[in-house]
Amino acid sequence: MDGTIYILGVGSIGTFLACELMSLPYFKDKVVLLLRNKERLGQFRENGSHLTLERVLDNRQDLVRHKVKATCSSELNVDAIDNLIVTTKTTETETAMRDYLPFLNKHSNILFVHNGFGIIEALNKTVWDNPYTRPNLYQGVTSHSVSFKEKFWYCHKCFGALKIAKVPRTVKDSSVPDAVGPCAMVQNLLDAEMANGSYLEYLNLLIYQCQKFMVNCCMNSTSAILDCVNYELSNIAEVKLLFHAIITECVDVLFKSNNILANSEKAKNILSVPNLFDLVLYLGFVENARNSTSMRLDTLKKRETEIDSLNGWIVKLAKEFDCEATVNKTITLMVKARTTINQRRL
Ligand SMILES: NC(=O)c1ccc[n+]([C@@H]2O[C@H](COP(=O)([O-])OP(=O)(O)OC[C@H]3O[C@@H](n4cnc5c(N)ncnc54)[C@H](OP(=O)(O)O)[C@@H]3O)[C@@H](O)[C@H]2O)c1
Ligand SMILES: *[C@@H]1O[C@H](CO)[C@@H](O)[C@H](O)[C@H]1NC(C)=O
Ligand SMILES: *[C@@H]1O[C@H](CO)[C@@H](O)[C@H](O)[C@H]1NC(C)=O
Ligand SMILES: *[C@@H]1O[C@H](CO)[C@@H](O)[C@H](O)[C@H]1NC(C)=O
Ligand SMILES: *[C@@H]1O[C@H](CO)[C@@H](O)[C@H](O)[C@H]1NC(C)=O
Ligand SMILES: *[C@@H]1O[C@H](CO)[C@@H](O)[C@H](O)[C@H]1NC(C)=O
Ligand SMILES: CC(=O)N[C@H]1CO[C@H](CO)[C@@H](O)[C@@H]1O
Repeated sequence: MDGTIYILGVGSIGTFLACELMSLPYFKDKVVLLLRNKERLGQFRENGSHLTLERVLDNRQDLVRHKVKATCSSELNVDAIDNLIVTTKTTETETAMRDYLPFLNKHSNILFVHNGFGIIEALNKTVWDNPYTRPNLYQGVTSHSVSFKEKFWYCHKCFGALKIAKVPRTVKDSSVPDAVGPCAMVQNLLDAEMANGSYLEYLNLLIYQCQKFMVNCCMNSTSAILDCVNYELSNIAEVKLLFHAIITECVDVLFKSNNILANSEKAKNILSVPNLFDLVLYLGFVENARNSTSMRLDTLKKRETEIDSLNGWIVKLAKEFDCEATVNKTITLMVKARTTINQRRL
């Protein structure tokens, strides 16, 4: 083990995390980017192998620029990947991971930083179904906001938090003996000042993820379908009814599908329908009133959305339990229709 940290998904969040790690003196040469293909790698090298992170916080502008090593799957020449950070979009992750699966073993540490559910759950069911031999998996959730400026240049626009937990290894509800603390890669990320990271127990991360998930299931999809800025949805009786229906259905399906949640009184309390409803209204219409969700922006830019890992994921989960998540199915179909309508418009 040489401590190399590979980053798959060198977009907004990937660039941000790469630059934060490289700001730690002992990491200068330890970060390696896994770019999409040879062509992308060529473009990166033409640009002097530089990644740039621009920070516009508190009216102060900073430029962080690092020269970073990079490769792609066809040029990767190692026996194993010991440390991997995955920051592709949820929809792209399965394809992006495929080439790297042979390099991952039970000593590998993998941190997924995603919004939405389903990735770890799917891998846990398919390629990593043996809890004794699968890699160490960490889930990260972040509220930082980072956006694209130009090739290999991103802007850190809004300071937030990065929460990380280790995914427990379980077989039929009982856990397999395992270290619970952070691996060196995760510990280093927690040490990076601008990442504002913290390490949580998995249950607590799961609760936080569910809260964020519920806000996104209501706000992102509805604002995308109706094409409006967040506050425009406030104080409309029909929107409240819709949010209530979305939350009720999501809570029902999440608790049916997840034993860790179902067995926790704390989770049942925090993730009750009235609590979540109040949280959505607060985060949507008070704290982020003037903002627009990234899903709406995706549809406006004629890009595919991540709806399949939000309301769409609930639909898929419900099927596994032989129920039908009608509300979420409708929402998912309408977001997809909205994307197609915008794509057809000139
Ligand atoms: N951006 C934010 O502010 C923010 C905040 C909180 C959470 N998140 C979450 O973080 C996750 C990542 O979002 P993001 O905004 O960082 O997305 P992004 O900017 O689109 O970055 C994703 C990157 O993945 C790369 N990629 C896609 N397929 C690949 C493949 N097969 N092989 C190698 N690389 C591949 C893309 O490469 P190319 O450049 O070659 O296309 C792209 O640069 C999402 O789940 C998002 O919801 C984002
Ligand atoms: C290439 O990198 C330099 C920094 O070294 C940057 O100023 C420039 O904008 C980049 N150009 C492109 C096309 O990405
Ligand atoms: C992984 O799968 C096992 C059953 O095979 C399940 O008990 C466990 O909760 C799953 N873990 C996650 C994080 O989904
Ligand atoms: C930094 O992280 C802490 C712990 O997660 C969080 O309470 C705080 O709100 C974060 N700071 C910002 C500006 O989000
Ligand atoms: C939300 O809007 C505020 C005020 O317009 C802005 O300062 C902030 O950067 C926006 N946040 C995001 C995540 O875009
Ligand atoms: C929902 O919108 C928020 C705010 O723009 C964004 O941070 C998040 O990534 C979006 N989630 C999805 C799955 O589109
Ligand atoms: C699985 C689930 O929660 N299904 C719900 C789908 O929506 C209808 C109407 O809101 C509910 O009656 C179902 O229980």
